[in-house]
Formats: sequence, C-alpha cells, structure tokens
Amino acid sequence: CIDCLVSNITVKQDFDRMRYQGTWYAVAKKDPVGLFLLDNIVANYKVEEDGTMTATALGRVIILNNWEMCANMFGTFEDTEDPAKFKMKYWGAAAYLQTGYDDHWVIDTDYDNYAIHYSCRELDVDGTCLDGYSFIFSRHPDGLRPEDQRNVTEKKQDICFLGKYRRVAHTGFCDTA
Ligand code: DAO
Repeated sequence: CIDCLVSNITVKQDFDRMRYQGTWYAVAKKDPVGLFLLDNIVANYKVEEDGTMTATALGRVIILNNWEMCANMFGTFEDTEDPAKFKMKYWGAAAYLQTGYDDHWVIDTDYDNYAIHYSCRELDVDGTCLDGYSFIFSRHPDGLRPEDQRNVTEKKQDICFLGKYRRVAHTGFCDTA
C-alpha cells in the first residue's frame, strides 16, 4: 500500500496453516519499541489436533542487568475472520521473559522458502502503524534464495517497513536445546 494504513495492508490469500508448519529461521527483523528477541531467532509452527495453530520460538535476549540468554518462547494463535490474520498470545518458559498479546499476520509466503510476518502493536491516530514489528523468515538457515529477494523487498515496502529491518545473525547461540 502507498498510504501505509494498516487497514489497507493485504495478507496471504487462502493462508494454509498446515503447509506453514515446521521450522522458520528469522533472517531479518524490524524491531518494535522495547525490542525483545535479538538474534538466533528460530520459530517452529504447529497445527494441533483441534486445528489450533501454536508456535515455539528460540532467540537470544538480554534481560535485566545485561544478562544474555536464550529465551524459550511459546505462542498460541486465535483465529480471526481472515485466515492469514491471527491474534497471538505469547509467554516465556521462565517468568521473567516477556508476555503479550499481539497481532500476527502472514503477509506472504510460498510455504517452502520464505515468509513475511507483520504485527502492528499500536495504531497512530491517522491509521498508520505507530509501533510494530516484522520477521522475514526463511526455511533455509543461510538465508533467502536470491529469487525470493525481490518479492520480499516489495512486501517490505507494502507494509511500510522498507529500510527498517536489520539482519538477524545465526551464530549457534541457541543451538543446544
Ligand atoms: O522480539 O521484539 C520482539 C517482539 C517479538 C515478541 C514475540 C515473541 C514470541 C513469539 C512466539 C512464537 C512466534 C514467532
């Protein structure tokens, strides 16, 4: 969209949560205010027997007093009238980790290589996003395929986050579960 209104942002048509299951490596992230997950972010989505989508995520965080750790996070997703738009309730394995209730939109994905996630936490008075975050996910730990990059750049622009992403490093920090 050109107007950057959150209500005009389009999401993946006929989103298929079954095909979205499994491991996604965050390769880039647009941070919200008070960022939490820093790098080494790997999410794993699952569809439970009752059809509910859930996810676990690992990522390096820095908590109180500069303590660096690997956060083990959990999320459950509530359906909305749009199959690609969810409300995500999330919490950590430890009580001192972040908890919250965020939008969780799948802007685009081909299920096998890339996905663009979007969450606006706070709308501005004009309907644009005042505080939001977004993950660019890849099925491949070493990053996006060259042939997916143009489309991903286009989608970053569509959600008005172009130029606001940073690369998410994978150094093995969270590899021992
Ligand atoms: O990292 O700054 C941030 C915001 C992200 C908070 C969400 C973490 C929990 C995710 C659960 C699994 C879905 C990816």
